[in-house]
Amino acid sequence: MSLKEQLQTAVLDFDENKVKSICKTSLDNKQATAVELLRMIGDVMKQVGDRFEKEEIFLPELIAAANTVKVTIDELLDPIIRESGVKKETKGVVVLGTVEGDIHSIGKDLVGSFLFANGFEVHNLGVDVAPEMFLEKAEEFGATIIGMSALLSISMDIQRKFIELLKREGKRDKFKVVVGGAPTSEDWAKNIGADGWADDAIGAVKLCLGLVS
Ligand code: B12
Repeated sequence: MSLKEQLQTAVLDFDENKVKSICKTSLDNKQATAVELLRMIGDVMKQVGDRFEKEEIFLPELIAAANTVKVTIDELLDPIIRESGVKKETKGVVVLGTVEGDIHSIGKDLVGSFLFANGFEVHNLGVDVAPEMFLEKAEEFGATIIGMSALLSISMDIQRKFIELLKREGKRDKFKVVVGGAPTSEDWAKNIGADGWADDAIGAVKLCLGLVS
């Protein structure tokens, strides 16, 4: 069984300890890096999402799978990635959050970890973040880029509202705004006047590097 298959089995068994031990062993054996493991976990969660959509698993299982993954990311992988990024020169300051009314965090956290690993200073505001809070924190931290994640069709409109808020306040040129999340698209980003869109964490890094270069 490949490493990714082992992870998928452990996630679908909701076996938090197994997920952690697989990751720990492969890190110790130098079989995979923390960044590679994060990518695999992202892929596994996408597969879990597909199974949910096909009604092969249901909401309680989805929550269990999400929690299993989150603990491993928070306690094992993210600290390693943060440590490796400590000495890197800051490429730019990113304020990142999931928009108001939306509590999906996994994809946004992956984006944050990848940006951090690639030299950005990342301020993760968490989930259910109101437009006013994005602006307040962006000003407080001196953000170059504001990243907004939305996983619900009804919450993605907050991305548009935020850009309108920036315009109303005369601050649209002060920040680059990048958006993402499953229901969003390149067209959506263009329509709302965002500075960019990416469909995964690797794309988000390329996008943000492009915006600061
Ligand atoms: C896990 C999950 C949950 C977990 C979230 C746990 C957590 N801590 O995050 C739980 C169980 C709590 C949950 C709850 C709900 N969920 Co849910 N959930 C999912 C699921 C299965 C996977 C999401 C995920 O983690 N994907 C894996 C990550 C790695 O991918 P990602 O999030 O897309 O992120 C990547 C990219 O989008 C991009 N990206 C993400 N953010 C950003 C930001 C920027 C700036 C950039 C550049 C890129 C970027 O990079 C990421 C990394 O590669 C999706 C199904 C799916 N296929 O997406 C449904 C889904 C998003 N959920 C859905 C729904 C309806 C709900 C609930 C309303 C269910 C309910 N009836 O209560 C609630 C919402 C509550 C709320 N107010 O938010 C729907 C949304 C439908 C829609 N279009 O509106 C989906 C699509 C499932 C479905 N088909 O019905 N959910």
